[in-house]
Amino acid sequence: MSIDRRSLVKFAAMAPMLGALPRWAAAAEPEKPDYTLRIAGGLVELSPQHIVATTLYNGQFPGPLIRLKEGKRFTVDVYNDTDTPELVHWHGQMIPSGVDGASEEGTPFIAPHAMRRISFVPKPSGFRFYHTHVVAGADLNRGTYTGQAGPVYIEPVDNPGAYDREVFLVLKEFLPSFSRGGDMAMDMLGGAPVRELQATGKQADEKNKGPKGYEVGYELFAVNGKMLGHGEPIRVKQGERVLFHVLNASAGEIRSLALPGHVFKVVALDGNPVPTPATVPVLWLGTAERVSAIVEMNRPGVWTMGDLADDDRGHGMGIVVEYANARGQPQWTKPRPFKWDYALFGKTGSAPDAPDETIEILIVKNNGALSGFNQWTLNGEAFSMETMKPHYTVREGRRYRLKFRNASDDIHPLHLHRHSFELVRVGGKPTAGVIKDVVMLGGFQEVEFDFVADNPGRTLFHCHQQLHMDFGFMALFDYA
Ligand SMILES: [Cu+2]
Repeated sequence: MSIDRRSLVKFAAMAPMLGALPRWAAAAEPEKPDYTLRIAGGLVELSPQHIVATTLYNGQFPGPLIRLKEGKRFTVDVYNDTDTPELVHWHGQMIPSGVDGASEEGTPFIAPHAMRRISFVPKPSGFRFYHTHVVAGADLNRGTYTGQAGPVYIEPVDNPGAYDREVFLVLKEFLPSFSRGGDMAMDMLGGAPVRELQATGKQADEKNKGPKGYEVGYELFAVNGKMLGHGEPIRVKQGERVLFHVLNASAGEIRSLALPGHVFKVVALDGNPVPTPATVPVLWLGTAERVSAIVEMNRPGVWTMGDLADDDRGHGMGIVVEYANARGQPQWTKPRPFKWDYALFGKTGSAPDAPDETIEILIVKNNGALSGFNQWTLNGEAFSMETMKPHYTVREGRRYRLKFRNASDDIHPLHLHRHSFELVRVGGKPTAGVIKDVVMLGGFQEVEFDFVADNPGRTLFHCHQQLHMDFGFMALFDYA
């Protein structure tokens, strides 16, 4: 064997490295992870009278706030101490399919009583979250009906926030049960129903007569795992600018949040800065949506920050905001009527880039078609794990416009994995510059958004209502 000069140089370069490796290196313990998450049953003390048993991350609700640095690799060891396979989904991040946390994309399950090490480079910066991504079906002790959710904050390389401090609020319901029909708030989204979609919905209803399909309702409501009045109040000082990061970690509810006497300046949606930071009296969040908003504390007192629905607030959906030196019972007044409109936060006088391709998807509900559960179809097809359909092939670098047409009266928080999208038209209104990963589609309405196929790998699309995604409302996008 002859050794040429080049190989000699290579060997010479390697030698110090080889020499530096201790003999025991091969048998050494694996490097310590940045975080450890443990999935296990536990108790959440919502109030002294209401202690619920559910599945949690690290024995707490919400799961620990995970702070990451954009672009800096992160490793987490996830232990599954339960008797069923689990998945942790890193919602809103542009990471590979193998770690994203959806089995439909090819992420491996974390087997019962096993550990899986997950490692990826976090991006983009902003407010994200993590949650389980297993199918719950008819089991209300599985999936997002449990307490498996926690906030993630990815620090940008530079931090431009003009605020005094940050407060994370995780909204969540407990003790779910099924009923026929529900009471979802419907009138807070702008836009009018489309007649043709109402007609399509009516046709579907005529095919599937009978009692209404099952919906999920909840007994108890909490902010950061405490019912209104039972947690520590948010203590503020006059003149302070507080940046609230609000996450709706519900399995399927749409939530509102108001703070009487105060307004919210929305600076980011789903963790992405908005082109126009508009001021609003109420925040509305579909399942899995996040809103980051600054509140200037300029009305001293003790206030209830809570949901507009009296019943939900009465059962815990709120938190007390208390000014320094203020005394008395928390005050609540209903804010003036207000329609939630994503276009408020958009760029004015500009339109999104033209798409390379448009995909139209019609959403239909087959009332009670699956043993009493509603079945959801996209262009006539309910998602099946066997066929992995509906299935769309995309090409890297192309810009896709998805146009969803909702022939049902439900609001659907639509979610695309592993990509962000730009809103193009919501409730009949054009917009631009609003970047999200979940968007609420109103009953009998349409929504259009664009995404650039820039993260190769299988990509799941679904309604973020657990009950809808488990019964057909999913599709797979794959790269050619
Ligand atoms: Cu839905």
